[in-house]
Amino acid sequence: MGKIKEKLGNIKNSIKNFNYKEYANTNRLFITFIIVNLINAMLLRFFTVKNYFAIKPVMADLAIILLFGSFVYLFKAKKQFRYLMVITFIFTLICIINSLYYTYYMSFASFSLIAVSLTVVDVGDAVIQNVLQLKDFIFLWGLIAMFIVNHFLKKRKYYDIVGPKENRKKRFTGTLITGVAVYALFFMTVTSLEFSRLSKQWNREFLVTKFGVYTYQLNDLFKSLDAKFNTLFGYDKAAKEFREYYEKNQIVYKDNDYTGIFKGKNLIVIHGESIQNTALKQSFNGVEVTPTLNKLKNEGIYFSNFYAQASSGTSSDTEFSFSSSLLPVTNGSVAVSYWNREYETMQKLLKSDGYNTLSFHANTGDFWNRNNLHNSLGYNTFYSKNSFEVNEENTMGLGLSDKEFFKQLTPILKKEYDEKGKFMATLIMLSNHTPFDELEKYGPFDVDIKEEVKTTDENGNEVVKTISHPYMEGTKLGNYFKSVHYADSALGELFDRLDKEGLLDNTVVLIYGDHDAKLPKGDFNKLNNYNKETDELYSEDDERYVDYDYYSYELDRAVPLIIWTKDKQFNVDKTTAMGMIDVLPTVSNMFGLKTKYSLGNDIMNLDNNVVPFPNGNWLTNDIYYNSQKDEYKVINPNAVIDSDEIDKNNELSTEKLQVSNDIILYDLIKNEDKNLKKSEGEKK
Ligand code: GP9
Ligand code: MN
Repeated sequence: MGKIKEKLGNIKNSIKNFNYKEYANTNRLFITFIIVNLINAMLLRFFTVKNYFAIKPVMADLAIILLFGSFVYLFKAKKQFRYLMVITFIFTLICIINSLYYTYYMSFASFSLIAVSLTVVDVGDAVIQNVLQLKDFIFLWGLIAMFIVNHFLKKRKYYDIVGPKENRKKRFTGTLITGVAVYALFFMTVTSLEFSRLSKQWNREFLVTKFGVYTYQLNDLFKSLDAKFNTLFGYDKAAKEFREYYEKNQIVYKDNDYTGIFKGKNLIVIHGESIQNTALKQSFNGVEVTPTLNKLKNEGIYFSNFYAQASSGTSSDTEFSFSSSLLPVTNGSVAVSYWNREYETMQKLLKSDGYNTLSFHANTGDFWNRNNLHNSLGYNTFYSKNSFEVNEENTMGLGLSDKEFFKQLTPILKKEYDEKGKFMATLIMLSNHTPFDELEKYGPFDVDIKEEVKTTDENGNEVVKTISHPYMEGTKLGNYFKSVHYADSALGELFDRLDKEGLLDNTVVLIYGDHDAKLPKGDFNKLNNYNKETDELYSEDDERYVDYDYYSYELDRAVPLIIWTKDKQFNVDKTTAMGMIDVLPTVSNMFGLKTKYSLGNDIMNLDNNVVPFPNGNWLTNDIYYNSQKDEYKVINPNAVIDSDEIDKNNELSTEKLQVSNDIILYDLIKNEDKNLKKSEGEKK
């Protein structure tokens, strides 16, 4: 006890007697190192989560910089530059990679995602045009600054003077202790919610906002290594939680008007790349952006409050959640890292009912590791790029144009049907993919506002002239509408072709938008607040002004889900909040099949539902809950909001994310099936 007191007294004295001037004069390079890396971390937050001046992440960043930097004093003065450059290089790389990654995914990079990120690099043009920006290179200023400072210090013989004076051991311990102290001080301010999210690591935006990028990345490194080891440890806990979840949330089947209505019919699933509901609602000068989809949604069953629950695995996450009723994995992607687990899927269920299961996609089979993923999901055959004739004329964006894709796949599908009978076929569209810049190939579609005005000509006669207000012309969202218009027209052609071949006669068509199009919020603001008189936006005090906030944007990320058959007019608009994980239980019921592990619900039995998103947010018919901020927006003005209900929904969402993740990581469906108390799912 006495010794500790003495030590503390010593520390107190050294702080009191600390000669700041001398420290500054003899640690110029180290101080530059701190400033450079601190500013870079702030810049990254400025470009991404925007809270660059918040004190907490700055403290955390500073602590990490000091801790890593302290080891420089184990080197002689002349060698210190090299060490600090290596650390600065690593920190700079972290900033550049995260800045790039955020542009594409609106999230932060993870070591466990290296394989996924490399897949993204294949997106080629999309990355160069959409992702790589000048701001990503700004972070390099730090390395240059370090070089320049070192150059001048060397010129002034700084190291010759400082070197002999330096008590390196003392400086090392002093800096290390300061780093630990700053970190300890920082952790004293961390709330239990923040701690819990740090331990889960999936709420990455939140973590960088609260903990700074360096702590985030370090934690991610541990977690990613952990992911490699965690199948060795933690299995029992995961398996126990898995059993408890399914005992508590037994799947109780309730027949409804839709039970078995499609039994024995073919199923065509259309994976609508980046199609979001915004497009279906929009028309310009009386022309709909998506006339085909609008017709299908009016005739079929339209799920108008439907959301993809994709994470950084984008398209592949949706394919996975659609098929398995599980949520995407919290770190990495199932397609890349966990495709070889056993999942209960729509494909397998249909296969066991005698279906031939097929998938079609005109990109290479290794994109998103689909060669493996599709096999594992239960497709008999995957027709990928080499099954199609792709040439310069028929490509658009990432590859074969959707019109050509549909044209070439129809005879293959027909042959499969003729030879093998009833089928489930998934057609993965490609053309409507960011950056939506193939304007000439999309064909004409105006996104301006045309207006007829009466005026007089030079002879004084009244004439009607059409004038155009630019509106969405020249914006990314405007280009997106042109692109979706093309995709919609490709769908129209597909339906004609299928019909001609008799492939619609005994078939159910299901179309979903695979995720939102990641368009700028500012463009949506313009869509809602455009003043054609001035070609500017309504000001906030204008009565026509729409406050387009974070929640408006999140809600606009809804995508279409339509179930359609040629012979029946359903004319149903199902408005219950719904996510991709609800598709399997809903659709399997329609095909007279039952699931055992689905985390979603048969939506036809529900008037309200909780839709968990991979970032921890969730949605019901009444509210959108923002887990980052622990706040929500009321969507239904008549709803009675009850805080117990919110806690319950929070718990359920977290539980689903956790159980889903554990199933994926620990292969629990394969390993624990025998140990699961047989639930209602097996009863009739
Ligand atoms: C690539 C296509 C697009 O084959 O599915 O994938 P995304 O970039 O949307 O994940
Ligand atoms: Mn996609």
